[in-house]
Amino acid sequence: MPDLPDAGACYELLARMTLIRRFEEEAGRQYQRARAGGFLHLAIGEEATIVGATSVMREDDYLIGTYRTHGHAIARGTDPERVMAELFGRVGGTSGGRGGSMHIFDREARFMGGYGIVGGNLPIAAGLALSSEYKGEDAVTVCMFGDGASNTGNFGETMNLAALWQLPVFFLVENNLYGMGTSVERHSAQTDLSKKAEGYGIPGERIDGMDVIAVREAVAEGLRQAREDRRPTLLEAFTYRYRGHSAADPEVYREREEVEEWRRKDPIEAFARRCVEAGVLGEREVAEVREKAEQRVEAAVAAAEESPEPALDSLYESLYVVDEAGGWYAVDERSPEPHRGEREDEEMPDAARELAEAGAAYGGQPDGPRPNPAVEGEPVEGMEPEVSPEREEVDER
Ligand SMILES: Cc1ncc(C[n+]2csc(CCOP(=O)(O)OP(=O)(O)O)c2C)c(N)n1
Ligand SMILES: [Mg+2]
Repeated sequence: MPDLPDAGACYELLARMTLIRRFEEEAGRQYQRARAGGFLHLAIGEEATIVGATSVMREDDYLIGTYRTHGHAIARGTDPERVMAELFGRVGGTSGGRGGSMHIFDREARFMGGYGIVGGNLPIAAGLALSSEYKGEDAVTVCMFGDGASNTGNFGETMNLAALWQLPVFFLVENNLYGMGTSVERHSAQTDLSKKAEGYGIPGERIDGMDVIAVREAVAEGLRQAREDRRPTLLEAFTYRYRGHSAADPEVYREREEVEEWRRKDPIEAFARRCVEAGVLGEREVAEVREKAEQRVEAAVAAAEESPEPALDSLYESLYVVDEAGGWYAVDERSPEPHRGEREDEEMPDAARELAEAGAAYGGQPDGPRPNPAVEGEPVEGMEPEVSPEREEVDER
């Protein structure tokens, strides 16, 4: 078992994990009272992975996560008040109340979201790392995602480019054993997720994600390799969510005993006990941490309640629209000059325009010989729709 860091660091780790736990318990309660809207995915049980990882990141490093990221944002330094206000849909929220639980975002804290598309954050992480590389910064991007996300096409594509371009990125799989109601054994042919990127040239390692110190040390090494050697690595942290996938989950896919077994390994309780037994923290400090977390969460709820709802006339702010000219622009960033994509119609080369127009014309023709999109109107040899005799038989049945 790795050694404990000094008392100050232990206090901070315990305080962050406790705050996140209390915050999420309260978020769940507020959701049931219909104060928090939209969807709600809680990471209760996963605090050691979140806090261990973020505790060794530098201020200028980027973090990108999934839709289960209240704790990630708070651990990165976003005020709990702003996260709670976001859940409540209020202007004081991290996205002005427009994103909700799944879209927490804080550019100042370099917490880059908050994504509802499983695996969708992986290529964005590679993009963030590429931008750091391009700008000559030595920031590292930490990309956290679920076991289920490791099955997406985005995973393979991102690993390939990260290794090929030697990007300063670090991948951390939060393996909580399930993708919604499907266990890892049922969703992944390779159940050792740390091996899943080896073929792309990204080595992996497995660790106990319930041990905040183990996570901290493994992530510190991963960050070092990404920063100094430009060598992306993949860490698989075993963890567990005590609550359902989202607020609406009957949990028919797992036994109550399994949840109880993991609760007995609770990362916060285990760490507090270890610190006290080692004489690094006293019982009084552990109680103080709990008390402070309680007060901070109460303050977060009060601030969220006080924060107003967005004004009705702000309804069209921060929206991207497609206008009649076929381009797009952000309503609130509108300025007199042309915007990217807006002059698409005029800028489009003639050949591309002809193809597009012919394609559109073809789209409106239900039957008959197909026109060649490149030579408007003329049928193309071999492209007439054919109906085979077998097919006709099938159709008749
Ligand atoms: C591309 C895509 N496919 C499916 C979904 C529906 N979906 C939402 S969460 C989820 C499970 C993802 O599991 P995992 O990656 O293990 O993350 P966890 O929820 O366990 O944190 C699925 C399939 C989605 N949001 N996006
Ligand atoms: Mg999962």
